[in-house]
Amino acid sequence: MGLNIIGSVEKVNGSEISYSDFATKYLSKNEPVVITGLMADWKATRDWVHDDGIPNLQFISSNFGKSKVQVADCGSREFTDQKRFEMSVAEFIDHWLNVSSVEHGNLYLKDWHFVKEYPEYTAYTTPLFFCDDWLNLYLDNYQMHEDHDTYQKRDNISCSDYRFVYMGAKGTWTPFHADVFRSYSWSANVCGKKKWYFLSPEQCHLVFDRNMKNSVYDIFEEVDDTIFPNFKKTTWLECTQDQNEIIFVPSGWYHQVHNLEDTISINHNWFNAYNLSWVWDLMLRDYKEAREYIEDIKDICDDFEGLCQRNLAANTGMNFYDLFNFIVRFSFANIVQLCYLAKSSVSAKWCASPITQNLIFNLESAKDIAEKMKFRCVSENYNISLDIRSVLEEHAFLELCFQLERTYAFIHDKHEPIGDKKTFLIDDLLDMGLCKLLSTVVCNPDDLVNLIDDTLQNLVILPHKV
Ligand SMILES: O=C(O)CCC(=O)C(=O)O
Repeated sequence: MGLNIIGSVEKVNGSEISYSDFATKYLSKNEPVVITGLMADWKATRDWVHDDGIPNLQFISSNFGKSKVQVADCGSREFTDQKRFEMSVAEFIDHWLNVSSVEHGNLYLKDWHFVKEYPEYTAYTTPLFFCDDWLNLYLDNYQMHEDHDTYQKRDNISCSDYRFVYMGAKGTWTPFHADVFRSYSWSANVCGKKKWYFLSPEQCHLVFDRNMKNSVYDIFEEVDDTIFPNFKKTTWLECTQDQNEIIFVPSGWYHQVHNLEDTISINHNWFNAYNLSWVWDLMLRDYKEAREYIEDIKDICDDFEGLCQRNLAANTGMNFYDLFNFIVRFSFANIVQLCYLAKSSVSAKWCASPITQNLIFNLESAKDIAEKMKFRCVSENYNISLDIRSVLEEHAFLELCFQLERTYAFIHDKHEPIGDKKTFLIDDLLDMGLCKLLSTVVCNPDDLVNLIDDTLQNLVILPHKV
């Protein structure tokens, strides 16, 4: 039985929609959309594609051939994903050019951290709509895991950022899944054509087995009704994404993707104030699962909670400590930014400016997550003790603040020169009488909630949504 397709994903011209329209219609409503007209001046679209739309594999091989990448064999399944192995880009391209698709079994290069490896090349610039990206902004300055020894290898290889290049011949595909952390993603076709099939989050329970443990792997294979009894009730959106089109994939939408032609795409995962709650909800669900899995050794385990958190990080890519650390530093950066705006403003109108409102919205969403975290773990589990004064001494934090400032100036079209990150230091905050704010120590979610409340009360009166 085929899929019950009930509609297709809307397409809009990127030059005809403002950031705030995009945020209201798609980020906030969590709806997919395809955006055209945003890739014309990318170096990737010039260098990586021949005039007839065929990928310029020779260019990629001779310039980036030495990179080691993950390649999926689309013909073989391993657990919930395709079997993967590592090879160089040159080897992958060699295969693609010299071996027929029947023989090479449809190899698909995935999750190539291209920007991390070749930052100087500037293959593309992230479109405005996707710039409010807390995940990659944070990872550009910090590691996700504080426990460097345990996670160093994993961090270096797979957690360095969530900006990827995908390359695959016609026929390669990605199995049915929802994205890491239930983040948003965007995917831009530098060349080629993809077919997407989407299932809305409201229907996701229908693709799981009776125990809600396993989901369907390939929506086009014969789905066994006795294992997945509700699959037949699902209704789908489809989308054909052409060259130079970018698709926005909202949080928690399961999808399966097929390359209809030889295709190269650029793909980011990210989250921000609009979808942070998705990240926490998934983490909590995964935490409960990790706990349940080892429940029977609880009584003989010295540090059962620690083991649950280590397993959670291994399965999900981050755990409660990582997320909390992230949220605390990110909140500090937003608070510093608010202080900076307050200091440099000449009238009370600064409170109503789009940038101020965006920062407040960010802090409100961080506070919402901290409120939820409060009930999930005893305070010592978070194992941190941070105050703005000492964090301001971290080079990485100053860089984070600076990048945050640049990001919101760009998103909200602020043309005045932005501050120099090196000049806004502890003395400025002291000058503003923010001594207490500076030295408030955050050890647990409660502290963060109080800090955010205090900041919003002291600096601005009425919070609004952006
Ligand atoms: O392009 C693909 O093959 C998969 C991309 C994807 O699943 C995603 O962006 O979430």
